[in-house]
Amino acid sequence: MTFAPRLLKVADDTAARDELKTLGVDPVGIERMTAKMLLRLVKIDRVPCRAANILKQEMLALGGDAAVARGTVACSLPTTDVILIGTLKQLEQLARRLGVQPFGLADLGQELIQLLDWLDKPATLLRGRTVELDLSRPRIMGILNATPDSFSDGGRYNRVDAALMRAGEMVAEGADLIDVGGESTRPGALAVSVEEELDRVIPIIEALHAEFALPLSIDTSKSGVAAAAAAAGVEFVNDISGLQFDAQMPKVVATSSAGLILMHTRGRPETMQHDTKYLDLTGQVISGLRDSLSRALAAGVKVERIAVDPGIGFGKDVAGNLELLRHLDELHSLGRPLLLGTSRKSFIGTILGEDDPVQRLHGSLATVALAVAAGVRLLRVHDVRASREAALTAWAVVSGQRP
Ligand code: HH2
Repeated sequence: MTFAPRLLKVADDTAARDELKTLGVDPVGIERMTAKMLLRLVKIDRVPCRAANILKQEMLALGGDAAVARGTVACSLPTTDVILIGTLKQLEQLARRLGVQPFGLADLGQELIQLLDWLDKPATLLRGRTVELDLSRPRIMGILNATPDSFSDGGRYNRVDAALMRAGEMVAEGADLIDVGGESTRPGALAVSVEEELDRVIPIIEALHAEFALPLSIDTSKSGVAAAAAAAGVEFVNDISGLQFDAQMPKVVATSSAGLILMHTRGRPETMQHDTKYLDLTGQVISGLRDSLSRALAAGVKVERIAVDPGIGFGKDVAGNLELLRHLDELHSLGRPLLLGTSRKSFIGTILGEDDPVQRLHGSLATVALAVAAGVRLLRVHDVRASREAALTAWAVVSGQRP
């Protein structure tokens, strides 16, 4: 006799419930078992050894486990990174049990509850200055560079009439918002002055705002440009420095009530590719974005106005970009909507041996589909129609819904 056991994949709570329902499980059983069907791995950095030992004991008692560095039991190390290994149910139980524990573990319990909630229910709303973006499905941010030197579209749309025409094309192709930039941030690009950047973007933003109803964002890391752009009608500030380059930026964004995209970078575009080594790339990107998020919140930017972006190509080499793309889901640990910009970037050119950015569409679309599967809901792209179709198809597969 053969039973032919087979692998079952359940991606989330809904999928787990559906499987149990199909099996004919009692409703009480469905409640009990759903959270047992979802495996969760949670990494915590630099946990004091006494606390790590308690985590290990508690997880073992709950039928899970916690990986710690050798030497932790005897406390021969001051701290250890910890990987909690368990089902959603076990981790929820752990979080509750930590409430009575010493060494800061009660706080960890609260953080765990928050994290598990974010992972299960990623944010689906992003507010701008006056608009709300519904991110229950993917949205497309069309790129409009009013620069002479951007790596893909430089010099093409830096006059108002050309910019209006390009924006019109992107609207017709289904863009949900348009990102206007006045300074190239490609590797090695030199910074331009505030005056120069204002001259490039403000007339274009005014014209776009007068002509089109869709929301605009300004791609800048300068507070003076952000303030003028918000006054001219943009809804979002897209800061590739994640509030690192201009000390006035957090206040300016808070005062303008604009939405804020915080991107991770290490170093300025001019020199950011000189050092692309990280000890723990994804961990460092998440912790850099966490710092940016704290800075924004401290200045008074409302949390529902903030999205985050790992910054593909910014201080990362090809292997690093690919690693980040493999680990995109981990960015849900920040509890904010995810934006991604891979469009036509050089790592795709390296993979495919393609020097011309315009010829990198198919590679770009592969990253769009994978990003959507990982829960990214804002895609910053040059090729609006193709990206939108790839994103919506990928979304239909992973969500079972149709736009
Ligand atoms: N990439 C670029 C510029 N701005 N903003 C966000 N949030 N994410 C990105 O990945 C990102 C960005 C670089 O691309 P591009 O604007 O096309 O080129 P250039 O910097 O040469 O103008």
